Amino acid sequence: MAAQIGSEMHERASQIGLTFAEHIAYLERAFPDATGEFSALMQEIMVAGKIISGKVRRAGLVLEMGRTGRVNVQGEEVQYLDEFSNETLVRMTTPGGQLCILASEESAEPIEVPPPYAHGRYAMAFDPLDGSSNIEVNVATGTIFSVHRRRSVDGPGTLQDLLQPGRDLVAAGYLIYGSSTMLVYAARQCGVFGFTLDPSIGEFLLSHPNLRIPENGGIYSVNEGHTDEWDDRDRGIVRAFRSRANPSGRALNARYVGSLVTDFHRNLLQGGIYLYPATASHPDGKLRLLYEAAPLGFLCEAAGGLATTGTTRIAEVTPEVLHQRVPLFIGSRREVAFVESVYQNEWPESST
Ligand code: AHM
Ligand code: MG
Repeated sequence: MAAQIGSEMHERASQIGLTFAEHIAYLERAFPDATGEFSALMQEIMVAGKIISGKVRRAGLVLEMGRTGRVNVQGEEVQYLDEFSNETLVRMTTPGGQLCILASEESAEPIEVPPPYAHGRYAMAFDPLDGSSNIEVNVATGTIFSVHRRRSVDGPGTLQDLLQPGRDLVAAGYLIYGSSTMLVYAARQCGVFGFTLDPSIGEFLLSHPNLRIPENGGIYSVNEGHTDEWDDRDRGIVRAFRSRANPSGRALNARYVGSLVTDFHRNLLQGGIYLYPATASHPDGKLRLLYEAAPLGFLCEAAGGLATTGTTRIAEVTPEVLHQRVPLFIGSRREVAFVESVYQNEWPESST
């Protein structure tokens, strides 16, 4: 990502306690050519996040957390709250005229902007409720989104507007429905900002301006239940993190929630690496490029971290299909660089 804008407006946009609307208004003024469309889209995503947050928080009260009985394009059971979150995002972001096409984890095909709404200059991909299998056990979930500028000229958007590499993202971020609800996003040249929902006033307030991930992480996050499904190299990497044979010279702490947003968010704040290597069941990796790996990779790099498939920077992977999967290693620079070095066959003697 290019260097951050260094204007007075950026400084004003970074004051703790600003509402999301105030923050976005300041940032918009740092870009004289801004039309307001991007700001409007971000506000719509923010409102969708508030609505989803409200619903997720009531999941245990109303019998809304049951399964719908249907299976999505990924072969996963669709939960009621997956559907609700999906519909809420589409409903909140299509009338405003900023989007030309959308993609969702819950939808096999691209989602068109329905008439009579106008087609705008952006294409958005999202995972409406990441980690939704955790809802029934009251574990944090999230929403991930990514925004590209369209490539087609006008009218309805096309698949090609969505199939763009992460390096061309305009913005990306996530909402996390945890002990607090937070909105964390990165926009080109602006850095990473985290907002916490104050339930007493129903507003997201800036709590984490200009977020930076610690360069050295003390946590590794991976589903070690899949150990037998990894290849030797990935097994060796994880072994190195839990022994001293990694650049820190000590064993890292293991933390794995099983919600990507939640595991990533903790590592962003505390420093660490999240790993989801290829497995025998998912030879291309489990996580989806467009609405999981690429947006979090963009945000992580904007915060000073790294994201790779092992061999390729996530931002450089050009999607060929909508629901493409990739192996993912993401987080603090030192730990991800170590994974990259192992993939480049620079495996330290002592670790084998
Ligand atoms: P989802 O988007 O359907 O919830 O699936 C993605 C989830 C990630 O949130 C999580 O990190 C991963 O899948 C967990 O997979 P596993 O159960 O194999 O560890
Ligand atoms: Mg997901």
